[in-house]
Amino acid sequence: GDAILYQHIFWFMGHPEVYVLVLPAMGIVSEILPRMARRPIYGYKAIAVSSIMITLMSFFVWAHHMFTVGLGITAAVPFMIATMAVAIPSGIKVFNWTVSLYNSRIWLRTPMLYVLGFLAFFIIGGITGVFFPVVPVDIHFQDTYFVLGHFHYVVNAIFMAIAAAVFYYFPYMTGKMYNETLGRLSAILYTIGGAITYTLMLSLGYLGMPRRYYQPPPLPGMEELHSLATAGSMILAVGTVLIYIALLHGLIRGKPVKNRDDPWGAARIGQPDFYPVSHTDGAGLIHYNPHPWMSLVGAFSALPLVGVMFILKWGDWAVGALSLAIFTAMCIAWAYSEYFTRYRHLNGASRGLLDLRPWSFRLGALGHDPILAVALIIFSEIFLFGTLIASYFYYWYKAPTWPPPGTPHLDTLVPLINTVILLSSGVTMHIGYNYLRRGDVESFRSLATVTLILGSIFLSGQVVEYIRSGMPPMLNVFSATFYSLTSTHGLHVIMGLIAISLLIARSYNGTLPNNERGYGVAEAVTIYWHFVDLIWVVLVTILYLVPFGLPSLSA
Ligand SMILES: [Cu+2]
Repeated sequence: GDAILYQHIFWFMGHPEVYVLVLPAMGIVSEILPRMARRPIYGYKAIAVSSIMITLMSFFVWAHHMFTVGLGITAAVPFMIATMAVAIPSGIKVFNWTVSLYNSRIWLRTPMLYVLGFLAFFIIGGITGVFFPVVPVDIHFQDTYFVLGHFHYVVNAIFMAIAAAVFYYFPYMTGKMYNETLGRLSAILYTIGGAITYTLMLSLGYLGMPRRYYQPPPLPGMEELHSLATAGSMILAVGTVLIYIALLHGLIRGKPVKNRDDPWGAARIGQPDFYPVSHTDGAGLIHYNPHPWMSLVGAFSALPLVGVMFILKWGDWAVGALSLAIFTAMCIAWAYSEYFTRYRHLNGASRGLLDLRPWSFRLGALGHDPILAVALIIFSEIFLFGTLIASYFYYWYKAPTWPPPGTPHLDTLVPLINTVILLSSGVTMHIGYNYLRRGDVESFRSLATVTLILGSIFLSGQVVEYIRSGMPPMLNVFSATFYSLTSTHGLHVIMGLIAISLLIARSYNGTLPNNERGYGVAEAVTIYWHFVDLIWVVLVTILYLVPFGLPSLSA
């Protein structure tokens, strides 16, 4: 292994992760702020575009966490510039939110207090964040409480946006109003407690308090500032408890709201919260297809990872198998409720109807575009495989000889046969999809079945190849990256085979043809399958053809 590479990979995940947290919070604020300020949001397009800019830029700034590792100035400066540039889209948002408040009629209910808290905390968290990309300043602030103060200001802002959303949507979900007095009190305590605690963290960091120490160094004022910060966190704790009491009180004894579809009267000011899809059947009834599985699969998507970790790290097959089984059962329940129940005759529009009951709280109308979904999957997969492939080249670049001495010579016969098989399965899938488009479900089913068989042969060939190579995964960095890459790819083949099986099953129960959605799903699976093929061609080249045929990179 390599500690620096590990840091790179960690922060390549870790930095965008921060935006995974903050972007939904920004979305919440952009929704609630204008409705509580009783006027439309200023610069909607600028806010939307800046979100996309933040998402893209977040992938190219990770090394700002590693300036003290010793990257060298050539590597540090581009990351310094890129990181400072992220402040621009964030600044655009803050500007638009602030201008939206100007000359408006601010309604100081609990959600708005939390939104205003978000603004204040996010501005301070953002400005203290711009200190770090400046390399010489960062060398001083690295691993001090200043980082903690900055980070907590941002995360506190995120939490306040979530609290705003919970209070704002509470009457929609329950039909009752939360306790306003307790709600406002919680927001005030949350603001005061957070401001005290995190401002003192910034001060402590500025004075030189290092992170991850259990005792402050014996410097004047340290002890006192720490005690005050702890007192601040107590106020924060009381505020947090009050949130739950205010909601619980509302749930049990809250006043029923007059209009549950629009409890805040947002439609009156021309900003209804949702645009329900008015899709009715012949009898004028609105159809719902409520099932919680999509949300539950999302919420429990960490289960398979945890399961695999239990198996690999502690050899605990029981817990591992149980986690995987629970998650698989949830996925099956989702697929069943979505395609094989009495709701299956509904088309996409009516499936996407808004359902505001707490267990199925989701806005489905936007979530049913399979092509968009597969494009997003492929976008994230490019980063996953890109990270693994980049790690492979990192080791290759650093190694004096590649593959390292002692690596068995890998024969190319089985992998090349496997390549032909996998590429042929791409052809059969594509032709099958074209048949489906022309309405020929039978031919699609036959060709998808051939694809399924070819894919399974590929997987068996992969297992044969693992055994034939006689190379244990723990041998050296080559074998480790070899198995990481090929098994990750194999997992994607398995997921593709599951998706194809689902298509075949749906071709029997009649939910595949006769509507645009059926083609869309088949098209999405076909695109995904081509992507799996493409990745394999890259892997065969870098794992078999180049290292055993060409001289080492560093030679
Ligand atoms: Cu970062």
